Amino acid sequence: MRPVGSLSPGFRGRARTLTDRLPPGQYPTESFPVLSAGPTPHVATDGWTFTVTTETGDSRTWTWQQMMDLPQEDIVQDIHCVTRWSKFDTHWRGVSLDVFLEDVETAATYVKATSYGGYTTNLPLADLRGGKAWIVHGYDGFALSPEHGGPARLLVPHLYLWKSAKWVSGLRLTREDEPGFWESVGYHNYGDPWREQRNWGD
Ligand SMILES: Nc1nc2c(c(=O)[nH]1)N[C@H]1C(S)=C(S)[C@@H](COP(=O)(O)O)O[C@H]1N2
Ligand SMILES: [Mo]
Repeated sequence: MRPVGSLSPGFRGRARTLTDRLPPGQYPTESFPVLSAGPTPHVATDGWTFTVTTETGDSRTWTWQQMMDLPQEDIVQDIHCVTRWSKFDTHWRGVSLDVFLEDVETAATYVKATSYGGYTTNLPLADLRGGKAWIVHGYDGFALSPEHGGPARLLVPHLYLWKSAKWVSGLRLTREDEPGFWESVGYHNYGDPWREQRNWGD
């Protein structure tokens, strides 16, 4: 198996191979397929907002400019779609969810992510914290294209990509877990690619 990256002289560990990075049942692809359940909503950045609402109804909203004024990160991650393609080392730019959630007081443990166009997906709040999830607006050095979720999408690369809501409009923090769009029609509630959690019951 071809090692990924180069090894420095004196490297003692085992080379990290493509198969180490490929979850079960996946194949690597160089292309970037578009998977959308409906038409692409065209959302202008000057009308764009991102709102976090807690279980008590408190909310905080960021405009596009306010989001762009937050600390930005360049993110390199492997992504995995439940339709079995994986893409290594995708480059994104955006803001950590830790930044948005920093001052939010909540006892909620679940989140429903909402999108312009009506898509939703649910996940545990803990999965959005700890440097594991972002609101991204850049891809490969350019503004994120509308078909891939621009102007901004959620990126949660440790879960199957359906959890990474495109055209994200907000997060609703809840005490009870409620299935989102795909979860309510049979996709797994959590969606860990390494445990191959594709469908309910996996
Ligand atoms: N708003 C919204 N987000 C979405 C979807 C969607 O249909 N609508 N599809 C999901 C699914 S099933 C996948 S695999 C990824 C696909 O992202 P891509 O089109 O950028 O590859 O987006 C996810 N986020
Ligand atoms: Mo998907």
